Amino acid sequence: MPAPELVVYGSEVSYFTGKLEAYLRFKEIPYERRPMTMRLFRGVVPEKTGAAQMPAVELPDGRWMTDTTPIIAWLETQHPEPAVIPEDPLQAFLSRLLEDHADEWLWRPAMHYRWSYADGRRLLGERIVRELMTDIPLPHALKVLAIRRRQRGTYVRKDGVDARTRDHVEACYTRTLDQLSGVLERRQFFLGERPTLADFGFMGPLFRHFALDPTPARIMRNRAPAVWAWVARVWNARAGRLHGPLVEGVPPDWEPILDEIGATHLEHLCANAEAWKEGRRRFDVTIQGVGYRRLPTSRYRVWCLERLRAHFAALSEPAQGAARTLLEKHACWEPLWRVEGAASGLDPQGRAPFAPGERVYPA
Ligand SMILES: N[C@@H](CCC(=O)N[C@@H](CS)C(=O)NCC(=O)O)C(=O)O
Repeated sequence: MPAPELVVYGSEVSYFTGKLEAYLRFKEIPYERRPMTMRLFRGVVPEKTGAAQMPAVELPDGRWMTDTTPIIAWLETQHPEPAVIPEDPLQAFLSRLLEDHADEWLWRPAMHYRWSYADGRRLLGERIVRELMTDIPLPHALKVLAIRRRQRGTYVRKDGVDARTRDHVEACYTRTLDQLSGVLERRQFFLGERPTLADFGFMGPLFRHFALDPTPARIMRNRAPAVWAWVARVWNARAGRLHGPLVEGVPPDWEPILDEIGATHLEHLCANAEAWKEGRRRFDVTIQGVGYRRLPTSRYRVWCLERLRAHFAALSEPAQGAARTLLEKHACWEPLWRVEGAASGLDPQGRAPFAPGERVYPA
């Protein structure tokens, strides 16, 4: 075994740790995962990265990184071959959009399935306490209770999941399964015979939440076996043995995903950016006819919108034209630009993943 190049502090049940690990394994970048104990989470990690979140990555030269999106982008500059960000600029831009959707929009259904159902809550409460809270000197049962309460309170109840929205939150998951089945029944990976950024993006919600937690995993096995198989395929993928080609252009089976992004994720990003601009801490938004109330405003997600715009702006003129046509077709163009003057102020020097991190919802 080569010496680990990176230490990844995280958890074996974490959305974003799973996303990063799937990428590192494919790229065959040696790393060691260590549990993000409470001591690290509350002290060392925020001190080194600016944000109490996982994964946090320590480099041999003593630098630390936070936030999987810029971490993967930076690692691509250090390990360019084989590139996971497609060379085709249109594929690259849309892959980034899919990654952002998987990171930010599918977070709510993932947390809902984990913490709203008793079987998930029991299992994951136990696992998190055993893995990460060993350094808290409290009785085990108390820690389990505390973590369940915290997660359900913060990421379900205070994140807009209630009797009015619950069916919609679940439908977002089952529709995602149908959309991804449309892709993965045809091809091994999102764009062909090897995984690219869109695969790693979707591994966040799909791997350590939907395919692991009892209720969504049961739904996945029954409804979307091709997605179930893909999760294992990405986890098993290694660049050294996967050299297959990618498709040309944006495959038609991505179109239902783009429709979904326009109707959900981008609407949410716009309402969030508007709220941030007006200095509101919470906001209401109607998504696909369903009213979400008192969602927490996220500065981080204003930055997500800024980054998508910056990626678009960096495209050549012909690529911008092609991207615009496709975005218009799927109702993604107008919301991408709707909100003006909402500046996150994050990472003004473009130093991420080495810039001070920002949690999605501040603690
Ligand atoms: N944008 C960040 C998000 C990281 C994130 O939110 N991680 C979750 C766990 S998967 C976390 O650390 N949550 C902290 C908490 O629940 O307090 C990334 O891509 O790394």
